[in-house]
Amino acid sequence: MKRFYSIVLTLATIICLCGSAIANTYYVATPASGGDDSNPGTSTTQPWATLQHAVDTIAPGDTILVKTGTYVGFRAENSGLPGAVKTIKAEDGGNVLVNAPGPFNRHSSNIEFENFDATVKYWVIDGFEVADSPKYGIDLRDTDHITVQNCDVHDSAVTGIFTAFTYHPLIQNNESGYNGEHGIYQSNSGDFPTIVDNYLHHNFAAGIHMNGDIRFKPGDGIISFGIIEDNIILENGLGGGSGINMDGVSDSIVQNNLLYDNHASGISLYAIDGAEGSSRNKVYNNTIVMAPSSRWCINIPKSGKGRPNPVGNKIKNNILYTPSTTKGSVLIYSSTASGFESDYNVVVNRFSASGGKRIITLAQWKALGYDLHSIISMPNDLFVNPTNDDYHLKTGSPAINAGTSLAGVMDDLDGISRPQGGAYDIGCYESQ
Ligand SMILES: [Ca+2]
Ligand SMILES: [Ca+2]
Repeated sequence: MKRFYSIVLTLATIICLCGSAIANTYYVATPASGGDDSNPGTSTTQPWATLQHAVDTIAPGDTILVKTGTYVGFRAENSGLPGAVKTIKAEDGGNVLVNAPGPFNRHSSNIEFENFDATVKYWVIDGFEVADSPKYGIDLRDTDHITVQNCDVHDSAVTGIFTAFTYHPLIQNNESGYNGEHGIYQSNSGDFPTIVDNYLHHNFAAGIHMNGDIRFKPGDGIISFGIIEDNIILENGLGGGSGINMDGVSDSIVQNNLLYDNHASGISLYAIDGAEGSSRNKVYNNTIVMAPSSRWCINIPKSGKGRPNPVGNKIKNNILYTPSTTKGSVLIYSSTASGFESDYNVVVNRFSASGGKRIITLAQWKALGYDLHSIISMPNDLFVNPTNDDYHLKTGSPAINAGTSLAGVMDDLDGISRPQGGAYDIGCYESQ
C-alpha cells in the first residue's frame, strides 16, 4: 500500500507541476482593436473578441486579460480548481465596461456564473465596470469559491452583485451603487460569505441584504459564518432595507463597517424569510450615523411567520447615532431576548425593549442590564468633520479608549491595528 500511495503522490505532484507550468494568459479586445474569436488569443496582437469565447476556452490556472473597451457579458458554466483558479480580469489600467447580458445568459444579468447540472467553482472576476443590467450586474448561483473584486457595478435594474446558494464567495473592494434594489445580495442559504472593503451607496433598498430563504431548497434556510467587515455604506434604503439587512443570518461577524445617511435602519437582525431570527452574531466596532427620518441604528425585532426569535447577538464598541426624536440606538423585541448583550457603545438616549412599542431612556435600558458602560455623545463631539462625512475620531472624542477589548477585532477600517493608546476605541476608526 505504501508504494501505491507514493505513486499516487508522485502522479499528483506531476499533475500539479504541469498545471502550474501550462497556466496561460489570454487576451480579449474589441473587434475594432483587432479582437477575433478565431485568433489564438495568446498574445496582445492576436486577441479574442468575446468574453464568452474566452471563459468557454481557458483551462484551470489560466488568466483572461481584457483590454479597454465596451463588451457584452458572459455566462460561465465551467470551473477552475483549488490552487488553479480561472481568472477574468481587466488589464492593468484598462477600462472595461460590460453593459449588457451575454448572448447565452439565462437570467438577463450582465455576468452569470451558473451551471444547471453542477456547482461552478474557483473563478475570479476582477476590475470590470458593470452597468445598466436589465436584472443583476453580476449573478452567482450554485457556486463555491468565486471571488468578485475591484468591480464597479451600477444602475442595475435590480441588484448590483447577486448570489444564490453561493458558498465561500469573496466579495471584496467593489463599488455597487445606484441599483434598483440592493448593492450586494447574498440570498438563499449559502454559507461562509466574506463581504469586505466594499463601497455601497445610493441603492434603492439595502446596502447589503442577506436572506436565508427557507422556502428555497436545498438548504437550511440560514446563512452561517459570514464576515461583513470594512464596508462603507451610505444613502441606501429610500425604498426600505437596512444598510446591512440580515434575515436568517447566524454565527456571523459584522465589524468595522461605516454606515451613514441610510434611510431605513442601520443593521437589522431578524427573520421574515430565514429559518431563524439572525442569532449569535457579533456586531463590533461599527459606526452608524443615521439619516433624518430613518429608523433604528440596530434593529432586532421579533421574527415573522412564527420563526424562532433572534438570540445570542452581541453589540459592542459601536457608535449608534440617529438625529431622530422618535427612533433610537437599539431596538430588541423583548427584555428577555436570550443571550443578548449590548455594551461599550456610544448611543443616544432612546432604546426599545418592546419592538418599538415603548421608547425608554438609557437609564431605563441600563436597568434591564444593557449598556452599563455606554455613553451618550453627539457627532460634533465625536468626529473630525461629520458635516462632510469624516467620521474619524477627533482629538478628545469621548469614544477614544472607551471600548472593551475584542480579540476578533485586530484593526480598524483604515487597517490601523487595535488597540492604540492602551485601549480599544468605539466605532470603526481607532485614533492614533
Ligand atoms: Ca446555510
Ligand atoms: Ca484607543
